[in-house]
Amino acid sequence: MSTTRHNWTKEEILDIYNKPLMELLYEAATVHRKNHDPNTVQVSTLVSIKTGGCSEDCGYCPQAARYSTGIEGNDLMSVPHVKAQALRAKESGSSRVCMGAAWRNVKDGPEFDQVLEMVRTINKLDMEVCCTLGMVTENQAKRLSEAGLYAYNHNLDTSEDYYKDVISTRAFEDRLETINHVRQSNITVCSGGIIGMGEKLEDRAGMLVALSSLNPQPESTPINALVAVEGTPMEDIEPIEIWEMIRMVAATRIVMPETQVRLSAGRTEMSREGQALCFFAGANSIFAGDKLLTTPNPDVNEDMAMFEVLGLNPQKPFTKSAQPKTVEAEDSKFESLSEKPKWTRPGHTIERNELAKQKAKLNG
Ligand code: SAM
Ligand code: DTB
Ligand code: SF4
Repeated sequence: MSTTRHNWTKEEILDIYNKPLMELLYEAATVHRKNHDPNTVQVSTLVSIKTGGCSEDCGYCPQAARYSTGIEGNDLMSVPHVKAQALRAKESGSSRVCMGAAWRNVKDGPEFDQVLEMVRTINKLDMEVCCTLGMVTENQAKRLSEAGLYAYNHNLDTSEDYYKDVISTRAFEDRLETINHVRQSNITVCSGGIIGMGEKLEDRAGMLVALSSLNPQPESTPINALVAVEGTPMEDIEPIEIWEMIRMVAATRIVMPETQVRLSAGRTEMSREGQALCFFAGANSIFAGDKLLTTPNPDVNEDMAMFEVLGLNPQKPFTKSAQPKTVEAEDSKFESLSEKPKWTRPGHTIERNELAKQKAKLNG
């Protein structure tokens, strides 16, 4: 019987997070090896299938149209282009491809049909397929599932309290609703967040309360360190220390014993020794490839050399859940409902987001 708890309190999690480091590492590593092979790490590759020009105001994100970050945007990639990138990722040792789109939410229509075809194509390469496309309805989640989607990434990003200081164009509850829609299908849930956005330790603990109380807990949880991009409202925030990442990974591992914990954005700033401590503390997944979505990431050869030094092995695809079957478009049981769901748009003022927007206007 599973001993996973869904009633962790913020105080309990803060006590864990603030333990003397040696105690914390020992406890987290003990939970880790009870539930996972400590020498295996999943390697995923990100493909930005639609970059930039996003309508949202997420304070950390270089892809929001309203900030001037100088990234090169692109329309939705073609299926053969994405297939070629997936094959390259497979050859370099990745077992999962995560396709990201700078969308607020998925809209039924030809672009979504194209994404469904990408999912079918990559599932047939025997790789785990993940998508992160913004908010989805239950019908859209079911269509993705039918196409062979293995995982859907939708981050809570921070605590419910701090969320209001980061994003004004959607609400924390919208994120939970999408996760719930994904849960109504056979797709596994990938949800985590970002540390180093100026939040308090209470917010980190609050985010872990929200994630760990989901039942079932997410199968995968990315922990990102903020990549402070010039032009975004968070451009001047100082990077976190590696100890923060190690503590966050360890606390995540303890409250979510079975989840794959992903050491995500921010690895270019981390030494091998720092990353090794994160793996010891329970991280068992990384993004590989020299680019995340728009920002740099360590070169895959460097990562493979790190795996060699640490004696780590890349995880085989479908180790944790079986490969989904792909249903072809013509045999689909679900049709496009052309839904126009009413997602929340709180629209309150976030000072630093407004400043970044005005600065972008002045720069023209
Ligand atoms: N538009 C979709 C959405 O917001 O769900 C999917 C793409 S979005 C870029 C995926 C995730 O990337 C965000 O939820 C956030 O956690 C992470 N992210 C974006 N910009 C980041 C940054 N500068 N540093 C760290 N993580 C970041
Ligand atoms: C996640 O939690 N981190 C990845 C993935 N899910 C989509 C994205 C990180 C993006 C970092 C900023 C960028 O490269 O644009
Ligand atoms: Fe858009 Fe997603 Fe970036 Fe927010 S995080 S601005 S929704 S791409």
